[in-house]
Amino acid sequence: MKFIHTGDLHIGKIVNGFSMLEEQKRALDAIFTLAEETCADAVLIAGDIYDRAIPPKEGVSLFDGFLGRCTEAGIPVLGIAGNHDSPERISFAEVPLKRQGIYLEGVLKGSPTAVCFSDEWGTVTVHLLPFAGPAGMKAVFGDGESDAEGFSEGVQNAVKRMQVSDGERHILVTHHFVGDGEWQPEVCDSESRTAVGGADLVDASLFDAFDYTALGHLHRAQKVGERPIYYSGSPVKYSFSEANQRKSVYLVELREKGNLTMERRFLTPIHDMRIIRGPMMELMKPEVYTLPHEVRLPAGHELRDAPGYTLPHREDYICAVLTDEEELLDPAESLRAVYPNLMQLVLEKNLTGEGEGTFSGRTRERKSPEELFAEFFREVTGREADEARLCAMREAIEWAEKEGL
Ligand SMILES: [Mn+2]
Repeated sequence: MKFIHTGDLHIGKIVNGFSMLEEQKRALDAIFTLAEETCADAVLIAGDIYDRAIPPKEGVSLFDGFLGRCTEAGIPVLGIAGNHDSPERISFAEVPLKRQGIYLEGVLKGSPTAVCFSDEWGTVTVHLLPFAGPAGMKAVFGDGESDAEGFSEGVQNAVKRMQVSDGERHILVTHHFVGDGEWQPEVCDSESRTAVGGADLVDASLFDAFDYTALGHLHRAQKVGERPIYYSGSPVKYSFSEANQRKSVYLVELREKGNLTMERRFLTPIHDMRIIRGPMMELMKPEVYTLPHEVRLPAGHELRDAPGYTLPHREDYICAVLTDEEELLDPAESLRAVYPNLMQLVLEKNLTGEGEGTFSGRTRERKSPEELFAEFFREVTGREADEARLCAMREAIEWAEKEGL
């Protein structure tokens, strides 16, 4: 069986005020073409199909078009809800869609949906486990008595309910933060963790029974530990912390049990996302912005975190880090004349020591809503917000994000 593993499409996502729909269409077109050309038996989407519970109508149409093309071409699509999706909306029309080879598992069920494929080596079963928090998993799998324990217990209970027979081949599609013992995966700024302090961590050992685990949630493509457990990563860059990544999908082939081959297939964006750094006058020079390949900024001004990174196009999504010490008059306006898709501007002199070396650091516009609230509370009352207030605010923020407000 051959399949494509992707996830974290976040259809409808807006990054720094720019809609990513065009990029998402490009990625979905490429995924469809790859599936067709390689005669893939299925496309697996490991959650976060949409960016929010109520996606924009253009996003729904985009995904609808993708499903339509796959159905026409006879390519099954198997997807699950991630933490950004609305379970019920993803599960819409589940029964009729199944008949067309479209399996979208939104709502967590007592016995998770299993889809069987067969090839010359027998049966391959794909188990679909949509995202749910500990309380949600407890409500479905637990006795409902004690506290809603952790993510790990929930996932463990879910896996126990799956018919994973020895000797046959099994694939799991799920959406969690998975580590392997002490080892934790690399994270990006565009992911939203579902619990504070690592309580959302699920251990890779729970997936021992599967021949391949297709994960979503983290936006960087990576393997988890020594087992065949992979994050495909998002097909599009969604934050500047991903500027140096190359986005891709996995093309996986499962032959007889134990024989797994896979390759990364890279996706080419319309606009790349990159960070440029230097004094403004340098960044505005034609000999800098027109340079097409493997070019560094003038001596002494490197792209931080990105040595030798290519500078392909001035229409890319740009984060400009200005190193000027003196005051600049509306630098964003000036830069946009050259870089029309300037997304973010960082004045390096305003960066404090904290978070130094990264662009997720402490500039005003990069503070989380929670930090902004704490700051606001301090300014208004002269006191620190207590834990109960912060907690109430966190819940309100989570709710608002989930509802797409
Ligand atoms: Mn995601």
